[in-house]
Amino acid sequence: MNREPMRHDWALDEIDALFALPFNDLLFRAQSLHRQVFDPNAIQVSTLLSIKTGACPEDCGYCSQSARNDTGLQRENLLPLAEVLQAAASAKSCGATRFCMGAAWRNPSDRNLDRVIEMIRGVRELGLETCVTLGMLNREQAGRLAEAGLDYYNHNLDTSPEFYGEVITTRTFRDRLQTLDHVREAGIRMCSGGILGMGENRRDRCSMLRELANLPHHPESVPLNLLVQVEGTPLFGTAKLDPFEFVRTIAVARILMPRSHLRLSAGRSDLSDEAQALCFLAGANSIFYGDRLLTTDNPQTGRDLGLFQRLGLRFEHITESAGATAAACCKSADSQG
Ligand code: SAM
Ligand code: DTB
Ligand code: SF4
Repeated sequence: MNREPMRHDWALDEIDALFALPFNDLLFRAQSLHRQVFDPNAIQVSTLLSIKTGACPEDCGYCSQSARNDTGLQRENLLPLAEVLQAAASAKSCGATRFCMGAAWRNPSDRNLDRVIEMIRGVRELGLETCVTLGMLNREQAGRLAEAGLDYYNHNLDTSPEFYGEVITTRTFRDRLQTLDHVREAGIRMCSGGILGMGENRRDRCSMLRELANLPHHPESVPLNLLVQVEGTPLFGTAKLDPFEFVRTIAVARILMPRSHLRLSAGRSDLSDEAQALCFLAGANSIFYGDRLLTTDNPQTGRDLGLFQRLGLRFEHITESAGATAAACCKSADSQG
């Protein structure tokens, strides 16, 4: 077990030097650290559901759900509780251990928060971990979510403070840090990461990782998304990031935050199986699993199960027999759909 104290004082040049290592040296270093802390063949799986879709007042340049982006997305009000619980039960039967609910809000109203709290309670009763991403939270709202037993709150920094203004103007980088403070102070585990491939440069990638690693506590879960380019968003048509640079970013994140789960998040549909395997080698140990992310496609479950089998990977926290049942159930669902 790695007993080194966690660092929260990374300098940009040190991070840049990690990025500049020869690829094999960087991956060896990240994988060596990874296996001191984690089972290198176990992957945590979360399933996403959009519980309120579209018509969002924010102007995030990557997002299909901003009212300012003409993406043709069908808006949907907050889903009824029964529909959410049905989706959660189905995710569980396919092997997911965490259910993440996302809402296209700048911040939740107190009335909507009451309804989300009912969802959190119901999903927990099904025996799943819970995560929600609802936008900005004040201190009191974070306290109410903690009281409801919420396990994780997802709120991403998205990019570096330097590049941030190119992507979002309706809320500041500081606002995001403040929500993370409220989440941490309420005792909820933090899920926070960002998006790569938005036209940022390597220095920005270093700077985003530095912000995450230098937080008072490393987020327990760090989602690294590869931009899903959605037609009608300002970022559609951005030059694609070299997959090796994405793998490097994961490896550097692993070195900076050795005890965090790193999630290979949105964008897996654009990565080859071989690139995903390199991401796991670099220290990614979590994925979004299920045919949909929030509004865009994710690899089909059958395909993921096949990849896991080829790589000898298994689902974290579920027994082998439960895994085999889930695999059979999802493969047959895929072949029918
Ligand atoms: N509205 C809330 C918010 O922004 O905080 C929660 C939902 S929002 C969709 C959650 C995160 O999903 C964003 O912060 C962003 O990092 C990620 N995301 C959204 N659209 C994406 C895209 N097209 N490609 C990659 N990641 C994306
Ligand atoms: C995160 O970092 N990625 C997820 C989750 N947190 C909420 C969202 C990805 C969204 C991808 C685009 C879409 O499907 O709308
Ligand atoms: Fe709204 Fe969240 Fe999309 Fe930004 S990322 S437009 S806040 S749903």
